Amino acid sequence: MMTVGEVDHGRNGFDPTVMLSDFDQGSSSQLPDGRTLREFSILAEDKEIEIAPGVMFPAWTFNGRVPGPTLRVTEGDRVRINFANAGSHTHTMHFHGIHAARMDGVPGAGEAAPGNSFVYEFDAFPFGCHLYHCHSVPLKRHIHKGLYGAFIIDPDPARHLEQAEIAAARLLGTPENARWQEFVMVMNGFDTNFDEENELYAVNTVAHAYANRPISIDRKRPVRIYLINVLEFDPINSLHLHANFFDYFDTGTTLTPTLKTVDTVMLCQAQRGIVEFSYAEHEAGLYMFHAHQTEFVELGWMGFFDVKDPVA
Ligand SMILES: [Cu+2]
Repeated sequence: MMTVGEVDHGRNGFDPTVMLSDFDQGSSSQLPDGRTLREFSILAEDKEIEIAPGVMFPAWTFNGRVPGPTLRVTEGDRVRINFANAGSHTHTMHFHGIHAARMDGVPGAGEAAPGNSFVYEFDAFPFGCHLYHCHSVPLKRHIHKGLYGAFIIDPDPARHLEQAEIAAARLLGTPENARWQEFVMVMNGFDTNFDEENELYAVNTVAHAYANRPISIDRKRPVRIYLINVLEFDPINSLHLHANFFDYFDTGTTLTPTLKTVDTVMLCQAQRGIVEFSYAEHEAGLYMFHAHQTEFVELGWMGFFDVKDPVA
C-alpha cells in the first residue's frame, strides 16, 4: 500500500522534507510610521512535476513549487506581493486575510494575464494560519493545478499582553518559539486524468513522502503543525494522529485552543488550523499520521513521525 521508487526532488526543484519548515519572511524594511514592510516576489509558471515515482503532472506553480512558498509575516506588518505571471493562463493571488476589494485577487480585481503583473498590498490581520490561492476561473482547475500556498501571520505579543508568552511562542525568531518544532502541512491531491476525481493524495504534493522519509522529532520538544486543506474534488479531508492527542486552534486565530485533547480533525477546502502536541512522555519510535478517509491513505496521504531521544 505504498509507493515504490524515488521521486526526483532535484528535478522538481523542491523537497517535501525541506518544505515542512522553509518559511519565507520576504525582504523587510521599515516604513516611515515605524511599521515593518515585508515584500515578496511571486512568479506563476507552468511546470511539469513528479508527484509519485514516475507519475508526472502538468502543474501550474507559484515560484516553481507546489504548494507555493510559505509566506510568514507578523500581525500588523504591511505586506507587499509583487506578482508576475509567466504562465499560459490568467492567474491571481487571492489571500485569506483582511484587505480592500481591489486587492482581493479575483476576476476584475487583481488578475494578471500571461506576461502581466500585479502588486497586492495589505496589512497582516488577523494572526493565524491562512492560505493564498489563485482565484481565476474555472476556479477548481486553477486551484487543483497547484496554485496555492500557506500564509502564516504570527501574533504580535505586544498586542496580546494577557497571553504575551503564548503569542511569543508562535512568533518566529523568539527564544520561546525556538523550543518548538514547527511544520507546514498542506493537504492536497491530484486528478492525473482530468476526470474530476483525484488519483493521488498527499501532504505537500509528493505521495507518501513522509512515509518513505519519516519526519524527525526530538521527543523532548513540542510540535506545532500549520495544517491547511486545499483538496479539490473531495468534500472533506482530515488529519489523524496515532497514539497521541492534540490541541487544535481553528484557523489559528486564537491563543487558546478551540478543541482540546482530540486525535482527529476534519477540514473542508480552505479550512485550516494549528495542531499542537508533544511526545515527551512517549517512548521513541515511528508514529503514524494520516487522513482518516482510508482511501486517501492508500493513495498517498500517510506519513510517520520518527520520535527520537534528544542527542546528549
Ligand atoms: Cu490561476
